[in-house]
Amino acid sequence: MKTRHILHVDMDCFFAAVEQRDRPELRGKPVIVGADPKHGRGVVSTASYEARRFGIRSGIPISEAYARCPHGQFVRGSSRRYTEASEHIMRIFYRYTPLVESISLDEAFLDVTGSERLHGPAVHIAQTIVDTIAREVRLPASVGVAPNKYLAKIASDLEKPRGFVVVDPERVQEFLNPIPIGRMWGVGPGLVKVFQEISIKTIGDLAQLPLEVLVGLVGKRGADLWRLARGLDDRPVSRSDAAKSVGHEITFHEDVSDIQFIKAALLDICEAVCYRLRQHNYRGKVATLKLRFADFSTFTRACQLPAKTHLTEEIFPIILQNLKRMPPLHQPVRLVGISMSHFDDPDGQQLDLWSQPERHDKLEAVSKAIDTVKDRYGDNALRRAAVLYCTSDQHYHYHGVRYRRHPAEKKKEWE
Ligand code: TTP
Ligand code: MG
Repeated sequence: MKTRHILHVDMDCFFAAVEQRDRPELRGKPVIVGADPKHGRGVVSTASYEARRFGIRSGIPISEAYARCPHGQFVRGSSRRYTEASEHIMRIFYRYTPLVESISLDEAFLDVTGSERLHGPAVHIAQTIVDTIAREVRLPASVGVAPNKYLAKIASDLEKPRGFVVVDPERVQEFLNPIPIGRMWGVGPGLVKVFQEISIKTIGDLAQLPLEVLVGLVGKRGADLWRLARGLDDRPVSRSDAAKSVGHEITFHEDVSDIQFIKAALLDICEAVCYRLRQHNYRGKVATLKLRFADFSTFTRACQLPAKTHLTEEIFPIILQNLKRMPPLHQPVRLVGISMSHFDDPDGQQLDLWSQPERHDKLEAVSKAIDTVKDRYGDNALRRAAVLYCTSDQHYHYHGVRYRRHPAEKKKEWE
């Protein structure tokens, strides 16, 4: 597999840094954001690095924080300003890649592998992002640059605040060996204790244990730990803005009983959905058909495809199968809809899952050509011959412009 370039960006003492930014008198001082210490209840949300010297951490009781640092600046906080700062930071990330997975207000993974041609090497992108955040949002951030999410996350945390740690893909084990096991994903204080009892303190110590011993010690999780101890992690950065499904539906101006007409309308919708999938570079694994009858009774039928696709020619036959599995059309149809989902199924774009891979390849090329025309002249510029059936004079006269997409239903395209 090609080496990926993943960034993990995590803001330093985020809430406290926003307070220090907005109230200069707090700069350089121990700032504790959280509950009111006078009332003695509640916890610390976060503390500036000056306050951390007194042992103050997120989650400890505010009364304890006050006892440790009575001269600290205790601040209640403002979620609006934190959200604003967070949104600004996220917008900066999107300038460099669409593959942004935000984990919380102040933390995100970015896959910049595909951005390097445009924006330069990952390390350069990371530096630019940190500089841009400092300039535009006026807040400090730490970043880890690594070949996967797990290593990037460890790296960003290693030299906080204002940390900038790059993990060389050739020297992953060297990087991991001295790190305490408590920093590994899924290793809490309980596990740290278990390992300490057998003198395992660092990831390097852990990497010495054979898989069976590790599984014997901690059960099924042992297999994950075995991989993490070697820096192995192939989880993708999953886009936070990713749609779960892409779909489209239309309500006929008059209810329709003509099955040929319904099929032709479905083909048109199918092509609209596929065009949208291709525009956003999504491929779906599950195709769902929805029918609503004149009495408003509504049915859906879903079916898996052999592999993920965004091609009308592969999806439409499945839609027709779904149509056969619907209750008999005893009454006219009011609404039809199609959606595609399961974009994240890990079959990649495996060609061998299609019975005719050459045909799949050819269809990809044809669709690309069609899309070029649509991009330029609008998505009505090219339509399939079968769809013309819908727009023939007879139907036009009978149903008017009935199956043109209803503006009010546009919002349903993204569910
Ligand atoms: P973190 O990134 O965990 O912490 P941080 O940014 O304050 O400090 P660090 O430099 O170590 O990254 O969390 C981000 C924000 O989320 C933090 O500023 C406050 C809030 N938060 C809570 O409100 N409660 C909590 O228990 C934690 C951990 C965070
Ligand atoms: Mg943080």
